[in-house]
Amino acid sequence: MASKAYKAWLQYERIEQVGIRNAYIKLLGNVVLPSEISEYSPALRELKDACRSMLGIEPLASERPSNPSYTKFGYATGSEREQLRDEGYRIHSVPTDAGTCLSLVAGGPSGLIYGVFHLLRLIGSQASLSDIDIREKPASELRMLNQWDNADGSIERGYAGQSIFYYNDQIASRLDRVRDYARLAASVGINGIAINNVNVHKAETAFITESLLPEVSRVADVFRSYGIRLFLSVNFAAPIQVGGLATADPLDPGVCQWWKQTAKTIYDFIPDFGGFLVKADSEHRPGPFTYGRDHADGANMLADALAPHRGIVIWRCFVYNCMQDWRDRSTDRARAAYDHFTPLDGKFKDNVILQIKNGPMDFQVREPVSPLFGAMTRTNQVMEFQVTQEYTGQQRHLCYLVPQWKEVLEFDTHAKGSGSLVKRVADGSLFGTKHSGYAAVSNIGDDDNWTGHTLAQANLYGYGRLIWNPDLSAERIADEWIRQTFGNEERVVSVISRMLMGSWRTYENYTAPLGVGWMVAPNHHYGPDVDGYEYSRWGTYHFADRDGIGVDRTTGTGTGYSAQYHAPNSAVYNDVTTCPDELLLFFHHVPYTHRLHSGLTVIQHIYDTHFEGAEQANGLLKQWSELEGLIDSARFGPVRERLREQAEHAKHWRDVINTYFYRKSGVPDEKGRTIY
Ligand code: GCW
Repeated sequence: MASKAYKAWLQYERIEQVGIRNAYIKLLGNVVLPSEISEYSPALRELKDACRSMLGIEPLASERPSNPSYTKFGYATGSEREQLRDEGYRIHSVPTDAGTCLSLVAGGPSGLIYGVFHLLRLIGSQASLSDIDIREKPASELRMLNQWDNADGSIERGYAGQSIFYYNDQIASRLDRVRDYARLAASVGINGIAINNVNVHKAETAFITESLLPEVSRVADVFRSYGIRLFLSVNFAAPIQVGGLATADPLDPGVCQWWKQTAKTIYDFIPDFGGFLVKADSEHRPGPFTYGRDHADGANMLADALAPHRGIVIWRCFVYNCMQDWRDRSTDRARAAYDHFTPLDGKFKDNVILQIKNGPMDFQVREPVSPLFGAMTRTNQVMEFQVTQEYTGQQRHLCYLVPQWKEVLEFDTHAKGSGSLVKRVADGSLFGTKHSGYAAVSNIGDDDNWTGHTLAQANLYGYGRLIWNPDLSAERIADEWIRQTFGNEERVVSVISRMLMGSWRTYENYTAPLGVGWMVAPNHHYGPDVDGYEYSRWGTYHFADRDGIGVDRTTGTGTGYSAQYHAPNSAVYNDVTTCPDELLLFFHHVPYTHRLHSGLTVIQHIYDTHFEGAEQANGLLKQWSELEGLIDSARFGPVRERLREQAEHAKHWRDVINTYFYRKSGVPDEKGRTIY
């Protein structure tokens, strides 16, 4: 029997209130199916499993209604079909002579799955089905997960155990767990997955060869049944490494031919294969630069190979110099993606999509939005988030990231005047690009609860829900997740909701201040080390000295990064008097005594937020502890352990950061608190 932690938000708890249960039983006891929908379709299977568990009944599937009230599945036709497209659905209650018909009409099989999960969400939160008319379709086309899983079973930046996909350089022989992952993903609308790390090592380079494709296609089969297309991360040097060629030059006819043949072979095994995800010329990965070619040459060559099969190339923009000399003040990593890619706008084939991290650096707790959003008007682009908490507490700390993503999506790029929000770039509507959407690095592994920290499940859930509908609020998503995961007890809902909603700010408070980022221990990135990256090659500096701190990215005296934004953002960021406090040190180098809009000096802000943040972390532990007895002990205990660790670790962060800046600046805390 699956544990509650394993079931995540698909608990399907029995509904105890007889009146409510009976009302659902009345509607769901009989499901009417047209002949083109099989009783064995995943949508119906899910509904049946859930009804068994929540209502204690097995719905009877039939071609005609056998009860006065019933549920009816169908596919839309005509204008409704056009409106819903493949992935949309309508759930609608219609009175019949003697009862009610709950109709679920979908654009296609994926829409049916999404519709069933929506219906089950309603039932899980005990919503009334008697007078509803819901129409939904996803806001954007591509809604992807990226697994950073390696064939040896390890996961790059994974904090929840080993891979569920691989073991010992092979694809797992049993895929039950992968199937459950596909269900979880489909339940929040995910429709694509790249199953191997963007850093493609030797074993995974061979995934695209005839000998391993039968294995890969088993995984594709599992995801396909849930409406999710499979993608592979590929090694740009594969023609050399597995093809026996002497070069991987994208303009070499032999190389083009090799990729064409490879694509054909892949589609023989996986007819609906999504395409390739590529990390090239980044962090020592091979790429077109080796041959003096640019990224359009590289991406377009792969695009040509995939085009006959309707596949796409997702090309990452995480390209920067990771061998920087820290003494070199002219290079700014934040500029890199924009500088590399904007000159190529309009040069990519229409089945190439650029994948852009949400910020210009690397998934820090606070960064400005990447200026690439809004800078390329003729290029398909998807936004990349990091659900795995690499820099945000590694799932040992609670950090609900939906509020952060929400801020990113609501950011106004001003690319076409005011109202040019990032979410409109990501859904393709702002520039009318052909492909669009989102990708995110997943946070799951083979831990029983999937995500290490049970509350980190909220980030996976939230990612899917938010990109399905970017207009949902972070609170609303939290509320949905809590109710499905822990039930509808109001105290539980309100306490966990408060915990989640404050947790990002809390994490920011006790870690790297005012947008400066980093200050983490090198390599593993857990815990404070203020100078850990200060004299290294990664381009991640804070420049703290005895007088001040921050990176001057202005146009006058700095790296000029601020000019990568459209007006008025460029001017707002460029001017120290208008730059928002939370990004001040990202854009400016200021004295410790510089006064923020909040009225505090920078140094006092650092002290205050760190004392406050550690308190707040302790508050998370206290709030959770109040819920003892209201949550099953198997989930309650381990979460409490993590929150204890977080509270302790937050104190460590507080003291390291405060002490460092006190010693650097010599400015005492106005409130005379203990600093070492
Ligand atoms: O965030 C950094 C990580 C690397 C990762 C890289 C990337 C997969 O520290 O582990 O490599 O980004 O996004 O490619």
